[in-house]
This record gives sequence, C-alpha cells and structure tokens, in this order.
Amino acid sequence: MKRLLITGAGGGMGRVMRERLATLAETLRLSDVAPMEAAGPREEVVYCDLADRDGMMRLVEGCDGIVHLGGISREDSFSRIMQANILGLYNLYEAARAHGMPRIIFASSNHVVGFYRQDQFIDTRAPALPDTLYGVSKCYGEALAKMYYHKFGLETAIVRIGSCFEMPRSHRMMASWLSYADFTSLVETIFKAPRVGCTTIWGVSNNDARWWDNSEANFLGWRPKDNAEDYRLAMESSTTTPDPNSADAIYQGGPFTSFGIKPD
Ligand code: NAI
Ligand code: 15L
Repeated sequence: MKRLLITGAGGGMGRVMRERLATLAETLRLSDVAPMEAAGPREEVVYCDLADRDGMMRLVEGCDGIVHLGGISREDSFSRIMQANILGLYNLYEAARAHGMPRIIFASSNHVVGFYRQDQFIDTRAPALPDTLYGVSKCYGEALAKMYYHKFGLETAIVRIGSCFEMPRSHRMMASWLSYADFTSLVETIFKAPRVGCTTIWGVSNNDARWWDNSEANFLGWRPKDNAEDYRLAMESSTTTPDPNSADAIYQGGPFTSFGIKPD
C-alpha cells in the first residue's frame, strides 16, 4: 500500500499498531483527537475529530487502506457515543466512498454479543445481543459496513475484538484475549487478501477457553498463534477469582452487562 490511515492512533491499540504496521505501507497517516507523538520518517500526523465531516474528507483522501480504531471504546453517554461512533463512522464511510473506496478494517467489539453466556459457543451468525450503548454503536457500525458493501462494493473486515492488551488481565480474558501479535497478523492478512467482501471475524487469539467460532472467516487463512493459557499464572497472581454469580463470570461481555445508562 502507498498510504495506510490509522484512526485512534493516540489510543492504546493505535500506539502499538503505529509501530507494528510501519512496514505495511510506504506512509502511515495517523489520526486522533488525543495527543500523538510527532511524525517520524514515512509518517503523517493529522488531528481530526471523527465528527468533523470536511476534516474526515481531507483525512481519507489519498489513503488506500484504513484501520479504524478511533472512537469511544467503552460505555459512555449517548451524546459522546453518537458523535464519535455513529456520526463519525458515517463520515468515515462517506469519505471512503468519495475517495477511491479503500478497504476498511472496522474495530468492532465483543460487546455486540455481550449478553451471550460464557458457556455458549457462538459463530458470527448468532443474532446480536449488545450489552451497552457502546455495544449498540458497534452493531450500527457493522450494519453500516454491510450497507456500504452491498450498495457500493466498499470492502470491510469487521473485526469483533475480544480484549486486546499486552496480556490477559482477568479470568474472563482467558477466553477473550487477543494478542498484539495476532492482531497485527490479522491486519496484514486482511490487506494482502485478494478479496475480503464484508466479512465478520472474531478478533481473538488461539485461547483454549475461547467462546467464538471463526469458520466464516477461514477463507482468509488467518491463524492466530498466541494462547492466553501461557499467561494464566501471571493473571491469577494479579487478580482475584470473580464471584461465580457475578456478571463478570456469567456473561461474555462481563461487567459491561451490568453498567447503567450514563447521563449526558
Ligand atoms: P482507546 O480508547 O485507547 O483509543 C481510541 C482512540 O479514539 C482514543 O485515542 C481517542 O482519543 C480516539 N477518539 C475518541 N473519540 C474520537 C473522536 N471523536 N474523533 C477522533 N478520535 C477519537 O481504545 P483502544 O483500546 O485502543 O481500542 C481501539 C478500538 O478497538 C476502539 O474502536 C475500540 O472500541 C475497539 N476495541 C478495543 C478492544 C480492546 O480490547 N482494546 C476490544 C474491542 C474493541
Ligand atoms: C472493549 O470493547 C473495550 O474497548 C476494551 O477496553 C475492553 O473493555 C474489551 O472490550 C473487553 O471486553 O475486555
């Protein structure tokens, strides 16, 4: 690729992906509203609010791939979610439609299915059961991506990320953890694939305890290598076992299922 856009580049995953995806394109265009390190060689740093339609048009112009990590990444007030995840995503897709239809990786979330129980094993055809307004905004994002694919042919890999951190931080993350290395190889696989269509992929490592069946995306050839079990001892020594009757131990979305509605 000539130019790859990473939104949310100042965030937790964005800062890691800035380093790990550096060789995937001649130039990385990095964007956020939060502080970012100054541009290095073969980098462009652009501050842009996802809710700014004209700014988003300029941001996407000249990019031939997008890793969309930007937005509200946990439960929040509806107005904040609306600006970044609802209006912001529409702005991103309209800009992509206007500027060469670059392939998009959309960072969706396990919270689109948060109310499935941890004893259920589901595939991507399972109906959505979002656990928060945040999860509902990711359902909207997945639907928007499908509409732009079927109407205009704009390709998106919808990646329902589990828990993408350096290592699993809780018992629940023994199932939901996605390593940085596996996410990196997934991004590489998606941009190298001849065709992606609008495919939904569980962003989860090869954890023994995982809840999600990725067979819809098998054709891509992505095979995650890391396993949360390798960190079980470290995880158990830094956290307590959750009460078996708590949301954290019952639902795939864990504590998100018991959050209330945050007022504006
Ligand atoms: P993060 O919260 O650390 O990063 C998100 C970035 O988006 C932030 O730097 C923030 O400033 C930026 N942002 C928020 N509102 C914006 C706006 N209006 N305009 C421009 N930028 C805005 O989140 P993280 O952990 O890096 O996650 C990245 C993406 O992956 C998010 O979309 C999140 O929903 C998704 N995801 C992450 C998971 C994880 O375990 N890290 C799990 C599931 C989904
Ligand atoms: C998410 O969607 C969040 O962005 C992340 O911060 C974690 O809470 C993750 O889900 C999770 O479920 O562990």
